[in-house]
Amino acid sequence: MQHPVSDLDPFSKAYFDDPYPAQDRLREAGDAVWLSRYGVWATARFQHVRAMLFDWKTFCSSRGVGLSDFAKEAPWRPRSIVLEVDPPVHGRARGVLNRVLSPAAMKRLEARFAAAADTLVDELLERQHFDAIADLAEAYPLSVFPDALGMPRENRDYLLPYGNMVFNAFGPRNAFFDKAVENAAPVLDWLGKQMRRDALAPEGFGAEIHAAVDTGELTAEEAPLVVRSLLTAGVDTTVNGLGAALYCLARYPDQWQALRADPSLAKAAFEEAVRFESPVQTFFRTTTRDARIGEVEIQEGQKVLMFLGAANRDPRQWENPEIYDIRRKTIGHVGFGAGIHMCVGQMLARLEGEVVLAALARKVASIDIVGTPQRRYNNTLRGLSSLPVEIRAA
Ligand code: EJD
Repeated sequence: MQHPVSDLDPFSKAYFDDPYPAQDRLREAGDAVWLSRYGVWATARFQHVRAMLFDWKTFCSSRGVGLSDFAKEAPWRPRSIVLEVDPPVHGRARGVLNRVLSPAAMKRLEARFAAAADTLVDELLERQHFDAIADLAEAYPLSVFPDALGMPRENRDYLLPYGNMVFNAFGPRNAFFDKAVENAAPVLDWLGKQMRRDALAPEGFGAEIHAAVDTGELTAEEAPLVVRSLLTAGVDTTVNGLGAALYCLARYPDQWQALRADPSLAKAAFEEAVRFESPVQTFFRTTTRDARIGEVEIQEGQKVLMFLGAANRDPRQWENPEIYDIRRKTIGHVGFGAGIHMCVGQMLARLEGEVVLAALARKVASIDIVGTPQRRYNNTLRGLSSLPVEIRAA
């Protein structure tokens, strides 16, 4: 065997606690590495991750973007008709979501999202001591996203355990997955009902998706599944994106001061946090034919794990990648993916990130970590479950 082999478990507590040494080893071991524990290929280099994301004909999504190969095992839930499909099927739901989450749609939400961020930051300034994850990174998306979708007020926090389960399910059936399933079991019935047309307000992302049935773009069976995609991917992702930015700004006071001095850097500070922490750490593709990653030959029908987080810290691509620098040119990072599946909600995520960081930059003088940050263990998402902080008014 010519190719590099690693017995790394990239879905283990030890790895999640400090993934960077293992990511360096994988990146340096070769263009692609065989992960013997799972019988899958992996690449941690920016150039190859990016190339794979663009080459959907060779590295498909329709056999699932998790460890499980849909050609060998039935999907554990009805497959997503946007995430777990290839062209031409992919384009239908994607086209609808492109419109629902378009720049014009974001523009209409901007004032409301900014006002909600200002209000929340004012409340937190009254308290001074709070948990930057529960009380800000989770509270903010839960205060604006379900409204934008048109969901009722009750039980919107159920979206967190549901998302946590789905993102764990892209990895192996390990203890993190089992725990997430246990936590989410009570909310599954509720979630199934939230996807329906009659459960959603007459205005909002949900209603706009269902309206695509009237224009013939989606069938009545497909529309609830497209709503499910937003319910799944719209909260936990932005929670961890915001959490990443808050954790960075609390740890690196020079960057916090740079943001305070120029609140127009809020958008850049969020983007750099997405590169630096890569809230979405990994995703799989499956080869549709014999393929090549650099020097390494891969046969048809193989799962390949893309380390987005490692790619975003590849020293071949980034200068001092381990430094959080809000003035860096972050363009081209793969924290939102790339190619045809690149995050359809990225402008919504950036809007949430920008308005929260801008509100903090204008109103807050200091953010101090006053307790031990706790990691949230998830097979796909990287983030904290707790970040105790104290803030002081500007
Ligand atoms: C996702 C990485 C779905 C779905 C779509 C996208 C994600 C998850 C689920 C967000 C992946 O269609 O169910 S970041």
